[in-house]
Amino acid sequence: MKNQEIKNFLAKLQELDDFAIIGHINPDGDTIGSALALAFMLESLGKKVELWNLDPVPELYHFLPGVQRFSCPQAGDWQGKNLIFVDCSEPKRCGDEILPYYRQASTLFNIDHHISNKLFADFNLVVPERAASGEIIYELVKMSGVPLSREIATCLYVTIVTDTGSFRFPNTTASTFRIAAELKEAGADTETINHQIYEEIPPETLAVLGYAFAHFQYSPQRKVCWLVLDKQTLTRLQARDEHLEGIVNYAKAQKGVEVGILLREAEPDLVKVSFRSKKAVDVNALAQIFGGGGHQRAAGCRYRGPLTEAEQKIIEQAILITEGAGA
Ligand SMILES: [Mn+2]
Repeated sequence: MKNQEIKNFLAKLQELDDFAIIGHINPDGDTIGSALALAFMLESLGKKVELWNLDPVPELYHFLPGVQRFSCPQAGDWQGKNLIFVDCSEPKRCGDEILPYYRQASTLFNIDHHISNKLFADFNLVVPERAASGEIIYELVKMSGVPLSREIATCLYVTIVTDTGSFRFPNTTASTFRIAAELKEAGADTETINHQIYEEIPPETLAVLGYAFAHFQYSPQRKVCWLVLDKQTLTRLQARDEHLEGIVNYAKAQKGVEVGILLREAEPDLVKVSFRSKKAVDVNALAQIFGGGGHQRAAGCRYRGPLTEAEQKIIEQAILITEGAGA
């Protein structure tokens, strides 16, 4: 990421006012923490900022400062706003419901680290080498001269710790550690953050995990492991999307497995699919076959069709890529 690129992007933000920051649906620590940190930064620069998301913030992140400010935009809210997308490869990641409206905004900004990003905005700051969108927000904060407050540091630390799986995933770089160190010095309470995110697991998540361990399926060479969650099972386990966060990592994190996949029935004929890979397989490419995308080691797609058909087509393709060509 070139300094000049950040400078130009920041200059444009500084020129404007009346912002709305929007994150992706089924929000994670990166999209929420990035949006909050950016809001604090812009407000320190004297700007008016709203925080939008079509889905509620998962309980796991309710400890974050400012989190109660997220609201769901209504039809009349878009006109005249300067809209900043964070952690979204394309506008529909914020929900199909925004598609008729988002172009009513004055200026579109796009801050993201997905390699599949469609560069859809008037101003794009997309850096796939960064472990989290929060790392890009960090650079903006530094460049802006806004002090790294405890609130900003806390939100940014959450973006990094969640998107790197606590510094375990291969997206973790030396600069990830440097940024994290600086955030801790700036007052991010890493002990509390880790406790909130990893040691307050809701019972619904445990119920899904129990089901998962009993129902994982495997390819012939056991390099692909997947889990299918139909609507009926999810209802029985009382599990919402926020309770499924991280389940796919357990599919991947098994001896000999290269690719982990979670298929969950969101609605009849709509299947949400998450992909994770260790190192041999580019799951961004795999997800793109089905109209999705993300990162090389973590990606997703939405499959329109029955659950059994989604499973058959997607798993067939995953096995072909992972085991077919002598992998
Ligand atoms: Mn992210």
